Amino acid sequence: AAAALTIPAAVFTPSALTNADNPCIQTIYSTDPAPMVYDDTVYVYTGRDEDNASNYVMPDWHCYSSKDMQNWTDHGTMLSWDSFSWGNKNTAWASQCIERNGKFYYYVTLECNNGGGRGIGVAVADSPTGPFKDALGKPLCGPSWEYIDPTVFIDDGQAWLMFGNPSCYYVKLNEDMISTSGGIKKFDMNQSTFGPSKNGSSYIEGPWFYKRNDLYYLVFAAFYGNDGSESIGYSTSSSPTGPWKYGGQVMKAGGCYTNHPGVIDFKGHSYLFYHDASLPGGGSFTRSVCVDEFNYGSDGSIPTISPSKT
Ligand code: FUB
Repeated sequence: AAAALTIPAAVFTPSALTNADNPCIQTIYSTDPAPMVYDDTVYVYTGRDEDNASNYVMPDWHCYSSKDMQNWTDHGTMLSWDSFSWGNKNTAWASQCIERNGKFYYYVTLECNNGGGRGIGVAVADSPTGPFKDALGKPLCGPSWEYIDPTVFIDDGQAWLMFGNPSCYYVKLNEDMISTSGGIKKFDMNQSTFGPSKNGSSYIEGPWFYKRNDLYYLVFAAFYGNDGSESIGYSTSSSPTGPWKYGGQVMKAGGCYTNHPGVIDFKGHSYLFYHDASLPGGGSFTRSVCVDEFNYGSDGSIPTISPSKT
């Protein structure tokens, strides 16, 4: 696992530092990691849980970077809920950033202040660390209570945006990255596409979409059977629009009520980012971003990864 940021002594005692490679962010409670590899650097975009929260109290989004997965730089706050005129206070849920033609497009989840549901917003910057500005003054997708957790990927020039709880939706992005075409569609959600469950499929939320060696992957937060909290599962396909084939469990339940995957290859190694409750005072509403390395199987399969800390 990657080494930690330096923890201010006033916040955590030295004993908390020993054996503390994870969580990789230890200066705030951090959530919903979205790694991006750009210019020989890993940028990790995260949400933030407020200290002592007893519900999801999420004011802003942050960014950290590393060139070696050991030493991390804190770039501070990228956006807040009130960077979006249409957003409700402290509803800054999961996000993902991507580069296209030298600009950085940051897709976020935010509850709409018109009461109609949540929306996927998009902010744009000239640098991976901002300053970002809301591109539209309204949601790109939504409002709908199901529209959360955007994941974005550019496949041979065609950008795709996927999102959703409890179903996974997909839509084509135009080259401007701030408009869509063809309408929002829903994947076929069943046990063979997204895993075993008493109802529908095990997919819940937090999709992470990417392509590796000509195989498309959708990694997602999942519920299996009677687990009381979210696991991570994955499916693969030969096309971005499916049909998806369920691949297996990536991480077992147990860290905190939610989990949220972000997968990258960087300098010849593969990494799963996720969140758990492993900082002092941690819990389901005071989460922490972690990362562990893993190896794909020769057939492209993802193994079940044991959190190094949780
Ligand atoms: O962090 C708020 C929400 O909880 C996210 O949008 C979901 O993925 C889950 O992690």
